[in-house]
Amino acid sequence: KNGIVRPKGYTVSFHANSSVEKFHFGQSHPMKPWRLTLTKQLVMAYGMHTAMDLYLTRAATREEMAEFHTEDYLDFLKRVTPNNMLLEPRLAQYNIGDDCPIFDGLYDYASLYTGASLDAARKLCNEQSQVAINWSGGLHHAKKTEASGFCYTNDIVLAILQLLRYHPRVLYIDIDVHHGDGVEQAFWSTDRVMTLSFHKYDKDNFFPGTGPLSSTGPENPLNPGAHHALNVPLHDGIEDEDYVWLFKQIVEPCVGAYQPSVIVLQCGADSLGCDRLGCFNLNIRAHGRCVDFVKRLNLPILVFGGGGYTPRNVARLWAYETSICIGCSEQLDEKLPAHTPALAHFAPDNTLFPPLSEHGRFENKNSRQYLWSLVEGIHKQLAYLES
Ligand code: ZLM
Ligand code: CA
Ligand code: ZN
Repeated sequence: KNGIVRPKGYTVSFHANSSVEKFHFGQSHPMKPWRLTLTKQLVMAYGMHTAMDLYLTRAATREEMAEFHTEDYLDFLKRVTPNNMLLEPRLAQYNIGDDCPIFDGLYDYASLYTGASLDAARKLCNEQSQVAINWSGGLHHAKKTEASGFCYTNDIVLAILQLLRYHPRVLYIDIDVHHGDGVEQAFWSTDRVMTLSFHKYDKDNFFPGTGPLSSTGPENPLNPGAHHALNVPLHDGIEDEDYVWLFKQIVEPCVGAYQPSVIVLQCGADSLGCDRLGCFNLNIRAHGRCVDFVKRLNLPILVFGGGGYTPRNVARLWAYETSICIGCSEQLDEKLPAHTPALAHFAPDNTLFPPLSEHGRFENKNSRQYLWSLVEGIHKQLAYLES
């Protein structure tokens, strides 16, 4: 099908630069930037590019990245290469290792995905779009002075800092299977950003080991950030209906209590079933229903990628979520277009919605009672905001 109709008076902008897709973290590293090539191929094959404003993004400048990161750390990222890294005394200090390796073009990679997130944020600030998408962004673990969990610069933090110039309150929602620790930490002491992460939580056995229900901001009630960090810690195997129910039960009252003027949504695809690193049983439609729920709140939204380690499913998910942002998901044929360039990656089913939990890869360890206790715990936190 070609030529999706563009809804009037409503603009979705898509921010990308195919240069990011060409970087390699190294053999067998789970992070594969070429998943973005697959994603864009599906978006184009469905003809969605005609329904959005497409922007070729630029690299973030050093000054822009220094709004959050230290000069020392940025200097390091800029100078280090696979050839000189053994002479570098501070690899450990910056948390370089198997998770965050030094590869060719590292600084260009980080500044490109960050530039795309900043461009997207600015489109919302000047009201040129209602939804701005950067699938190469969403790298929620990076800290002020160190890399972490495949993330080098924190494009989300930098984008939110841009939004805060125009918006009084930003709600950050993170549905990556990992805890959004870097974003939470950056805005720990402010009431101008509320962070809400859904994730697998197991203190000792699942990265990064933070984000229990009890972690809600600074303990001192006089600190403005108190009660503005929210965490939804889950066990293995959560299924579609439970996850979507939980998401709505929690996001709706967050929006009601906090009254954000803009939402930033990190759509990590590693919360899908069959992900190489994940442990949930979500299908593509269920993940998409969370995005759809946020879209229907009618606030400006910044949409980012994040994790996602089974590239064919990452591409399916983010193409589908692009259609949800446009509002054309009903028009997509679930059979992938025959002219999709890398159709072989989606064989043998060639569909947008292969079953990802059919064989129950992970036993669901989240009882109904446990899910209710999470909802109740979050509602209790929100009650502090009303007073
Ligand atoms: N070892 N190679 C999610 C970030 C998750 C920390 C255990 C490294 C891996 C993983 C790297 C090829 C987001 C940890 C892991 C091995 C200490 C994690 C390189 C396999 C490989 O084969 C691998 C040599 C590598 C890394 C697995 N790392 C799986 N899980 C996590 C980080 C990022 O999705 O949230 C956002 C983009 N790290 O569990 C170790 C404790 C390092
Ligand atoms: Ca998360
Ligand atoms: Zn993740």
